[in-house]
Amino acid sequence: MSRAPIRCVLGMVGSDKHNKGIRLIARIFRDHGLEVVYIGEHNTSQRIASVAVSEDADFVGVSFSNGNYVPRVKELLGALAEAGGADIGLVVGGLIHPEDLPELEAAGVTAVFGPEATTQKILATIDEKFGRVDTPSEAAASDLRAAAAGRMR
Ligand code: B12
Repeated sequence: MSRAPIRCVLGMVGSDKHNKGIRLIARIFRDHGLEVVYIGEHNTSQRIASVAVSEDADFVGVSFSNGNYVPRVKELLGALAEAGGADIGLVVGGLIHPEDLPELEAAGVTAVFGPEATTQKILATIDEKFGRVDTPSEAAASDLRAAAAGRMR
């Protein structure tokens, strides 16, 4: 059996220059086997949403350290829905205040990770939320087709 890799688009919205966190996360995700499309800083929500849909991403990951992230997050969720990506998850990291978590979750954010989140916790959550169901490899699928046709090799 083989497992299709989880795909994500990572980037920053607006003028926030604190990109160390998300760049580190991009490396950690790649080392963990995710397919990462890193689109850098200064994006609009619409651009992120459009890339996520065309890249067939499982989720979008964004990072905020400058505050004022709640309206940005809502705008991004709206842009995803408008672009036809309502089923694409949204993972938020950076300097997120605990008192904003209920509002972010109610808006539809899949997961939030602040500076206290360990790599282990982040990866476990990503695997749990976006891990795909095992699909048969081509050889196994061929065996299954042969078995179904009564000629198992
Ligand atoms: C380095 C730094 C800068 C650098 C950024 C360089 C860069 N390329 O990133 C520079 C000098 C550019 C900078 C500028 C400014 N900064 Co500054 N900066 C910092 C500092 C010291 C460290 C941030 C950092 O790199 N942390 C390390 C990374 C690895 O941690 P992280 O981003 O939190 O990421 C981790 C998690 O949050 C999580 N994560 C983050 N993103 C994501 C995304 C996903 C998808 C996932 C799963 C996880 C995840 O995983 C990461 C690993 O654990 C912090 C203070 C601090 N100690 O945090 C201030 C700080 C963030 N800066 C601050 C401020 C005010 C500014 C300026 C406004 C200062 C000014 N007056 O010019 C400007 C803003 C510029 C702008 N337009 O954005 C404030 C923000 C205050 C706030 N939010 O309320 C802070 C908190 C300092 C302070 N105590 O006041 N800054």
